[in-house]
Amino acid sequence: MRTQVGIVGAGPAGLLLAHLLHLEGIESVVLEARSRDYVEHRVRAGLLEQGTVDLLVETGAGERLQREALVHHGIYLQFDGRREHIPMTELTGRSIFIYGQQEVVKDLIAARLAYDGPLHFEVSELAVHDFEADRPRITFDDQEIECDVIAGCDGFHGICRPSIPDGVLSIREREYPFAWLGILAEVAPSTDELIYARHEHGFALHSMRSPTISRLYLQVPPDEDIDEWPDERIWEELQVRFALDGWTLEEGPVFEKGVTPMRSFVCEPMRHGRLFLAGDSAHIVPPTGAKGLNLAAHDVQVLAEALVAWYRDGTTQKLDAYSETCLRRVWRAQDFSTHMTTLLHRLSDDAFDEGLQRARLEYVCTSEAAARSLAENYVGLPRT
Ligand code: RFL
Ligand code: PHB
Repeated sequence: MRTQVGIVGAGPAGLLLAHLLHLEGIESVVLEARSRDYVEHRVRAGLLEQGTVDLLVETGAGERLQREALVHHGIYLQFDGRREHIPMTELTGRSIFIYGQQEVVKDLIAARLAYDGPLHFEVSELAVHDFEADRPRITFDDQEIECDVIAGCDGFHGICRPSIPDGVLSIREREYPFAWLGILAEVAPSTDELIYARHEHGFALHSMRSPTISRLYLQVPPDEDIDEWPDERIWEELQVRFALDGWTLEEGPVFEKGVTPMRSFVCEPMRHGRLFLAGDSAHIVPPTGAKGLNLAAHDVQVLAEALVAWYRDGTTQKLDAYSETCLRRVWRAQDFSTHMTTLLHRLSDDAFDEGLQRARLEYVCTSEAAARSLAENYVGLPRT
């Protein structure tokens, strides 16, 4: 078998890359380890930047998104018994959109299958070869694909990044002494927009998926055992952390729950020879800034444009600049995600840390300049 671009992973990065390339007449094959059902139901991101939504809509993959996404114009920050609104759209002219990652994945799979684009699920023993030379290959099961380039879109635990020889990549990382316990509950959201709450017990986030489904998160110790958290305990703790005079958090049946470790991770560069890493395979941000999926979409937009220039005119400038272009946005998002994380989580028992958090929260809620800075990062800076 032969193709132009071999894509490993059918998450948002791999599927969107295949879609963008198809629109430009570039062939690709997408190879995914999991089943279609699994990737279509994996619960992850919920918040999309305007730029990500615009990209999906402009490329014809955003029809259902336009109908079903919830459009938000701000967020609430809660601390010390107050709940303050940050009017993002008023401050930046841009909005944010609530639409589950698995819905994006379903839409992109449907788009791919509508034009019979090659997409293989449940491939096993996938390996990438010869990307330091001109004819890279991907092997899986008993098959082999020869390609011009390989896109490693296989997430943080994928095989593409570890296939790069030792000493090539520099890894920058930070682990946090906490995790997020997330639930999906069948209950109408108790809020019109997301609430990010700082509480002495730890951080809590009230998000949503639809007018009838709420998504809620609690800061918990790292490696927390989910069995320690029966539904009653989760609601009890959410009630404590979101408590506000005159407001009620409605409860409902929990139908999904899980614990996610928090980490920041960047590998530099995001390319070795003809292997290009994109999305979570190259970088992870803590979810407090809601940037991971949005960065993945930016990476593949940059990669698709660079591949188009290469195939059309034989120019390599954009491909050569791929890593640098993406890493500029990645590091901005790392800084913002670290800022949101340290602003809102219980970091330690240190009263000094707590004093700084209060001062920063107070500042962002009283200074338009501080609020604007938070808002422009949250809604997503313009793409370059
Ligand atoms: P993915 O989604 O991990 O997809 C990688 C795919 O590669 C497959 N794979 C392989 N395939 C073939 N062979 C192999 N050897 C393979 N190894 C792996 C995997 O099965 C998978 O299908 O990476 P991608 O495409 O880069 O997408 C990144 C996003 O998934 C991620 O950044 C976001 O979910 C992060 N994130 C959020 N991002 C946002 O922009 N906004 C949010 O609101 C937001 N909230 C979140 C989040 C992530 C969370 N968790 C669970 C980590 C909330 C949470 C709780
Ligand atoms: C979500 O809805 O899953 C979500 C929203 C905002 C975040 C993180 C996760 O910062």
